Amino acid sequence: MFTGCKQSSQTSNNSALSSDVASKVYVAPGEYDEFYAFVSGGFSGQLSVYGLPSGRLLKVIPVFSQDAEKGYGYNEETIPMLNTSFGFIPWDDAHHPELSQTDGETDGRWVFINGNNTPRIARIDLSTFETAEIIEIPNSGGNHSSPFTTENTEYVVAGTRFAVPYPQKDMSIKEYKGNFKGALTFIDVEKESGHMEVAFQVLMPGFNYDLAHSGKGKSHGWTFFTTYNTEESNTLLEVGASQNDKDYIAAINWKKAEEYIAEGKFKTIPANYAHNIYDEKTHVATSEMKKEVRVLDPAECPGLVYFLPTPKSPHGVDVDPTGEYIVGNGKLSADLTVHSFTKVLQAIENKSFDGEAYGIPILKMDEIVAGIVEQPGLGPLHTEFDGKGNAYTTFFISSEVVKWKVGTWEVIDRIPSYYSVGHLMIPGGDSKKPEGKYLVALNKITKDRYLPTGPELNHSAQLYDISGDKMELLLDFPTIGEPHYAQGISAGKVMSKSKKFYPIDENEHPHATKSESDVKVVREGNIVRIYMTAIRSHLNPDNIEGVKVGDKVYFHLTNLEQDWDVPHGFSVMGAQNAELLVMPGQTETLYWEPKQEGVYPFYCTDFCSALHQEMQGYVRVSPANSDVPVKWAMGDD
Ligand code: RUQ
Ligand code: CUA
Repeated sequence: MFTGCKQSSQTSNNSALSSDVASKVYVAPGEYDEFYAFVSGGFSGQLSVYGLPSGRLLKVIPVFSQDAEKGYGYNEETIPMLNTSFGFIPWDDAHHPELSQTDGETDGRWVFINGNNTPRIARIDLSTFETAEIIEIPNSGGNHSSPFTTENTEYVVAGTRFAVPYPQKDMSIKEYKGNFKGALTFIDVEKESGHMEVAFQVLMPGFNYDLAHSGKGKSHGWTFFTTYNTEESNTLLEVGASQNDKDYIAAINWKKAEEYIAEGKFKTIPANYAHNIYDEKTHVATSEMKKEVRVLDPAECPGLVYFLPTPKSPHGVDVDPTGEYIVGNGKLSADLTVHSFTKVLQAIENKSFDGEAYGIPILKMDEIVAGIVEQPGLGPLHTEFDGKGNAYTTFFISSEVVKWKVGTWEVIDRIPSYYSVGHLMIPGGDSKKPEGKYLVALNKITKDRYLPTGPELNHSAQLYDISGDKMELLLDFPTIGEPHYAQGISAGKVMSKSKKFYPIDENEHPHATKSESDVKVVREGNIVRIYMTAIRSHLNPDNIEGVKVGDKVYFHLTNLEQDWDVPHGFSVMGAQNAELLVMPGQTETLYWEPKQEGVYPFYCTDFCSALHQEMQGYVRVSPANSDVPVKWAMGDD
């Protein structure tokens, strides 16, 4: 391979890359990227979409946090999306995007992502790139091992990171051990619509459940969760949760769970959790509170759960594309332990148990280990696969990605990351059919990689070429929030389904205005509803009178455009709210309480046409006791 001059005085310290690297990531103006990357926003609560290999930011999809730019969580239609059992929650911490799969392969229909803090799972529709549904996870605390999918998206799973009283109640924290519980939740995903329902929970001991992955191929029907704090320590976990030599990977046989459910072996436990759905026809979200959940107790359901001993607080658990190998990334261990699913089944059959924990059999470790990758690095966190028999593991402490061979367990290559890599992502790298080619490292620390921006620097992703024997660093690009995890998919699987606008004749919003001849202003007591339309380049009506101080005013704005990429925005002076950003064919509502009399301008906020600056109007606000009649107009009408 041609390697150019490695260093010149003009380049900065770290840019020792070969000269053809630029061409590998260069996507010419007007050209499309080869892959979509869905990157979690971490503490931003959102999901960002990048193109690969360019690293260009394509969109930020609001999910768990209000987004003033798009009006998400501010407009009346999407406020219910953020409803929970704790009421309206404007923020969350989003960790793991997970693409839907069919037959173990990413299918480009949906991407799921977890909310950690107030346990939830969201489903984003990849035809619209909008959050379509959010379901709260009952009786959980810290929804971290989530939302990993099964082979045909039968379920997305959610494991509680923190054990909590089950169901929640007032009790002494000192009574944690044996009394707090960990719920592992299986959320059913309806095949056609994608609608989620909590199917059942498995009531586990009060360990911490860190990450998960479902089996595939021969291990289809099982899901694996890592545990730490099997010591059940409730204070100073940095010491207390690192005592045991081994923690466990909990293997859940969910097909067995389905049998137990069918036999009625579950308990119904009271619960309180929100289920929020955005309806694409009405353009309105609704929130419903669910009141119970079905629970399976492993002690009463033999064969449902086994513990696979795994050294030292395993973080990620990753299943290779064949479904045979289960990698436990023991973050405090010197070695990487890989279990064999075939051996797990044999050990179960032979009852090769090493005792039990809370009625759950512990398999004998030396009977289930397939191999050990010896001393590959320090602080292994996550592993993905390239579909060519290689695995790639991130090492947080030694700040590197290590490539090793599945089956022989030998280390083949290693490359530094800048710095402190957490997750990594290979498009399809946790599915049956990895798409190989690229690897993205998602780094926790950025310092000195970009121009300084004060004490905080954006986190960083790094793109590596993995098509050859040696990994090659191609590109750094900053990301939004903490790019916790990501999923990638070849663009063609998503692009062809991408919606360009919402057909106006299918708009079933209760306050839609489908033609300019229908615009109106209606007073019902102190509620004023303004049925407004937007089309290049006017808002109709644009002169409104008869609004009074103390009224509750709803601007129901319908965008009449039927063309790709022509949103209109809307804002009114003094609104204690965000703007609206209304997609073609869509209706959105801005709520406004006028506080002072006067005449207030409103305008379109999205530069939509040559006459965008003319897209404006006035609303007159009269004193509360005035008798100015309701009137509206635009032009001469
Ligand atoms: S975890 S850095 Cu929140 Cu996915 Cu491993
Ligand atoms: Cu519509 Cu600017």
